Amino acid sequence: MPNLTDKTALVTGASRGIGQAIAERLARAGALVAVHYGTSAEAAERVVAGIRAEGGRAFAVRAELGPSEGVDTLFAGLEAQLEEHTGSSRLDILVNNAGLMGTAQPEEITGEWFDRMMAVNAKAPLFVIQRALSLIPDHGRIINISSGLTRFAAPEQVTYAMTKGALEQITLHFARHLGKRRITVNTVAPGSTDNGSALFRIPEVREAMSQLSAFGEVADPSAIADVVAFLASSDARWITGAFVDSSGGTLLG
Ligand code: NAP
Ligand code: 2V4
Repeated sequence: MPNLTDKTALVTGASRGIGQAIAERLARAGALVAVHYGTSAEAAERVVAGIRAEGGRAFAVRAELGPSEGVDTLFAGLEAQLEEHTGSSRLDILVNNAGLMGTAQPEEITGEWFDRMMAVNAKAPLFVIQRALSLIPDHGRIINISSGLTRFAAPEQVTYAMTKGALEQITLHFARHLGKRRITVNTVAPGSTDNGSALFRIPEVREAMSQLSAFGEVADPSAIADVVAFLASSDARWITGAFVDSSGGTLLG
């Protein structure tokens, strides 16, 4: 079990799904976790309450990512609450998890939808990282949640995959940029992961998604969270700029 005692972490999009599991996992390892959400205040507060009930430390922070001012809102709330809890605004671990998913056949993609997907999935993480840099100490961690879909063709996913491809470029270039400070920057790429959506309760859909993985199952979010917790730990100090395939062998072909 990685030890993250005395560390602070921000997990974007932690009100449910993979982000919730990451927040819970980091808190269980001892970190004080900022549970970010966009609109689901009650869900985020439930995540915070669950972490506290287990003896962990967490607080919720709201910001709609996409519009430029979202980053200001996020850091105003984050810094104030970090100060309140720790007396400092130091942020050791940043997990860029919040993301929009969605499909559109190539013939049906609209400019408006494309811009929104790019704004939330790629532009927001770039500016969140830029803003976090003054808060992240040497030996800090940045983890970007991408998708296995950047590694195989699925035409209706082209927009989503483009946004994740852009996110992966952030990993590559910031890993070099921050290396001297021993801040690691890595990509975690899940495959189909049961995020609680109704989709995963349709037996035929679940079975079809399961068969894509070498293990014959869709992932539980906790499996992704364990990978993130490892990358956040000191054991992963020599891994930077990596693409960590966390798709349960979906990409093996
Ligand atoms: P999810 O269940 O849909 O949850 C998304 C989270 O992101 C929610 O907490 C949501 O908060 C937040 N969010 C979304 N748009 C936002 C915005 N504009 N501003 C602020 N917050 C926003 O997602 P998930 O399935 O757990 O996926 C998490 C990440 O893993 C995503 O980046 C996704 O691309 C990636 N991923 C997922 C899968 C999968 O199969 N599930 C596979 C590969 C990669 P609010 O509801 O409060 O807005
Ligand atoms: O199939 C995916 C997949 C999925 C889905 O399961 C549907 C969902 C949860 O609405 C959105 C979604 C996002 C993804 O990034 C993936 C995904 O990465 C994936 C899937 C199937 C096989 C390999 C994958 O990398």
